[in-house]
Amino acid sequence: MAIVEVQVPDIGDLDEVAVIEVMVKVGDTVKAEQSLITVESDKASMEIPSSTAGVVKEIKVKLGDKVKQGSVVLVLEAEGGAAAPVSESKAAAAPVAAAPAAPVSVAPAPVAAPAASGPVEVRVPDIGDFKDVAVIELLVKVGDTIKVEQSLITVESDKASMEIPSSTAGVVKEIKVKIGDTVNIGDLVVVLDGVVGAAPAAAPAAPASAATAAAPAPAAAAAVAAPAAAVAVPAHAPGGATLGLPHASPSVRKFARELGVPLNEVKGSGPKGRITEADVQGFTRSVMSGAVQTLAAAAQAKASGGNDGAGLGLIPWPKVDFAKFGPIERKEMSRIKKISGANLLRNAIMIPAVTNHDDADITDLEAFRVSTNKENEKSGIKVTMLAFLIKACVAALKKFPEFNSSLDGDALIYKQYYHIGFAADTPNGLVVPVIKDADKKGIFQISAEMGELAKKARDGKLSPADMSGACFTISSLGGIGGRYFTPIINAPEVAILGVCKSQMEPVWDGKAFVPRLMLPLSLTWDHRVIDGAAAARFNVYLGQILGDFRRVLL
Ligand code: CAO
Repeated sequence: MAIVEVQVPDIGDLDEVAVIEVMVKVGDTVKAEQSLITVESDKASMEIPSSTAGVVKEIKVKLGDKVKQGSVVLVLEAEGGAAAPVSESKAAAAPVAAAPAAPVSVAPAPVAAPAASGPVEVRVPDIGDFKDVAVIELLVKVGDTIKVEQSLITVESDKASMEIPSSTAGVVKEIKVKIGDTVNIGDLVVVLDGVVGAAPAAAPAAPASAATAAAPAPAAAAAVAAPAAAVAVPAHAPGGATLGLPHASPSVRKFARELGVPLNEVKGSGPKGRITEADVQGFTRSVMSGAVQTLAAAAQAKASGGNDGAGLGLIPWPKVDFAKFGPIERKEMSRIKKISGANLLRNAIMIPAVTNHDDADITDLEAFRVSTNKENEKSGIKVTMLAFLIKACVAALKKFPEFNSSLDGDALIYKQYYHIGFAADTPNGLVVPVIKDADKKGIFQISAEMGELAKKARDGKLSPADMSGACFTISSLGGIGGRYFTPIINAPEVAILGVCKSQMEPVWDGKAFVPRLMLPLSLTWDHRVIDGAAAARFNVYLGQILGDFRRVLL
């Protein structure tokens, strides 16, 4: 048994490529030509095969490493006598260089006229022994002005995807291929017009590629943008194992990596399920809006007992066959309900929440609100009690800054801005739009913005930005009724104010009972951050402001 170092073979003019997948582990028995790692440049991805059969003793690369020709990928204990000695491993792993039968193509790309102007046909360059590769992506459209070496299309075989660059600058006049077409060397890709600074014939766009004598299978070749760049990837056994990389072009994979998107969780909408840039963007949007979770986030939620209670050691949820007791109908919950349900559950379970109830005398404030609305009838803006509540809460948050904080491990983040969320009831469920910088806005502006946001909410048109950034939330059931309730804190906020319907009540003024309009307030607060005394003070102060708004000035 010989110990063999398997190295990165000749990968043409590519200098360094990143390791994006390691397909074997220590102890694995690998066959000759079995893919070991996948590497990727910004234009191509390719699998590096083993030159030798044997057992993996040590892996010398990890994800993210940069490798180039000659870098040691792993150490094998080669199968009886089959191995090349260590000193020959490079040649063994890089059959391209050695293969005498390999029809290494160094011919210039069969592009048309290198001249300075007029229509120019750009064709598929030499892509080695590849035959009938599928067009999986069009990277330009008619009318685009493109530069020399700009990628035009992405093609894909079963082992590599590659971008075909333009040999010439100009304006795209006609695109001669469509997604799903299969192309070969010399096939027309685009016709360019108004060529600017055309590439000389001596600088072909085509990468050279090679097949090896050792493998009758097509060599995986990759086109790169650099003129005359020869990228040759050693051959793989035809029909070799499908290796777990998501079906996407190198540029899409790079895009996904930049966003931190787990590509294997993205559903591809392209031919044969190929993942497009739009799919990655769609996935990102869904995660950001909370419509879907990444598997990692879901696992984390589950681990913290967020999903089925298993992590909390609870007994299972009761499963009842309701149909046994009477007629039933099953209806899926709305998307909003599903999302808010998961959030509410986490917040209810994880926050040690306490609710203080109190009443505020809003007799004078309500009289002022009604008279203001009468005076401004023509403005079309109706001043609401909620707008005053938002202003009053801003004043209380300023006086008690811990209510405007969020937990960050063992620290508190104190916010110096005042964005107030308000719960809005919509046909599809509860949403919380946010009035940004409420401290800088007057009652009219807040009322107007609330009206707009509430309408957007009802129409299902709120954007994620409309619902993000809140420091504190108000949930008002005042327009509906009820006395008090216990709102659930909207994490990572640390408090929420619930408001119910005001009503006239007899209040003792020291001499007699007088009729006063009393507003029920329910303040829920996170006991990890706020003490009961602070909560009582917050409510008292809020009541004082609502009783006499001049106090805000003190
Ligand atoms: N006491 C008495 N009357 C009140 C009141 C209060 N606290 N708050 C509002 N009202 C009155 C308003 O003055 C209005 O009366 P008029 O039509 O005579 O002027 C009426 O009730 C309806 O008000 P509204 O609810 O439409 O407007 P709003 O500004 O108070 O609230 C909004 C807007 C979007 C918050 C509200 O429509 C809403 O969706 N509330 C439900 C919030 C919710 O679901 N919370 C629970 C979350 S936990 O599941």
